[in-house]
Amino acid sequence: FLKGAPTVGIVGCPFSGGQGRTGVDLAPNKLISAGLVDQLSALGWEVHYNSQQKYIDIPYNPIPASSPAAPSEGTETFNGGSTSGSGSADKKIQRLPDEDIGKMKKPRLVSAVNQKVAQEVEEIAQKGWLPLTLGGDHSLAMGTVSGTKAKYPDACLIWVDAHADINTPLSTDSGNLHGCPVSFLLGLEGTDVSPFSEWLKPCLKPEEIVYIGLRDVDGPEKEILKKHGIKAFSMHHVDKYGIGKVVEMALDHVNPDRSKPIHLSYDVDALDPIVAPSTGTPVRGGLTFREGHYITEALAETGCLVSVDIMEVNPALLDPSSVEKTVAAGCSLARASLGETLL
Ligand code: Z70
Ligand code: MN
Ligand code: MN
Ligand code: MN
Repeated sequence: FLKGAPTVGIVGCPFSGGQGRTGVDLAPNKLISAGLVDQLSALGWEVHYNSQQKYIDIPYNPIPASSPAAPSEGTETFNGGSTSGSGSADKKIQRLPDEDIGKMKKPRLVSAVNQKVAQEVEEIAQKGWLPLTLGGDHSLAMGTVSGTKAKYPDACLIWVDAHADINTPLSTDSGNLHGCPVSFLLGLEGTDVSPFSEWLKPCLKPEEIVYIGLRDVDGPEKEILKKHGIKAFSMHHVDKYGIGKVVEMALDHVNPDRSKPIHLSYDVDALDPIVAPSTGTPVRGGLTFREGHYITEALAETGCLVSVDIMEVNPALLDPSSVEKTVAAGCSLARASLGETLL
């Protein structure tokens, strides 16, 4: 599906507004600092990465309300830059309040960021390049999958995660939108809501998605999965069949002839916390290092991968050795997805 020499466009998304903890926005810079660009070049990819400060012109406060660093209520002037080396860090931006809509937290910010991400991912895909999105929290998949689907309408989605992220604005208990991206992509009840409905069109059918790695699924999410007949391989299935068979069955479900483009959305919390400890919601009993990498290797082998997300690395959590492990896992998952061969 990709055109010409293999080219990857890295989309760094320093964004944490889909959940309540800061730090996940530091991941793109950490993954790049760990050498990801050179690592992918060494695999034979032409790598494009635009490191400019992003989302600073979005007029909502990006700091989670629960954070001690969050300014108080109301319209704020917020110092928009934090990581860029020069100039723009001093730019003052008017920040508008981003009140909850129903149960949804930071809906305007999450929507505006994802609209940009969708455009950026689509632009890269339209060139025949592979977008590699570095989150940021998993709400960003609203944008990444929308962008992929705009270029490849028949793309299927493989969602590797401890969580199903299929709560709707009606079913969510936490109100965190990183628990909801799949319901928006499917257009489930309650997702046809402003501001998302102004740009996010349902683009995914229930039979086009398959999950691997689930082990922390909310009650209402289980109902949704059942109601829509959505295929999911939990850790129970990984134990029962082995990861090789699970990936084969997952592909047989969404891509029986191995002829459709594949979008891989990988939440590092699918991995066991021993392998990837620095993530916002670790859940014990996850994929081993090898199981987690096998999935990416097997998908690379199909030649159908057209878009990859590496999400939910949080370099602000736990000790330096945990952070290093998790960042290294993020980089190696990206390399394996892009065809790093073991032999
Ligand atoms: C829960 C919710 C979630 C990631 C936690 C958790 C969702 N189902 N996703 N961590 N990555 O809040 O909706
Ligand atoms: Mn997730
Ligand atoms: Mn998760
Ligand atoms: Mn959870």
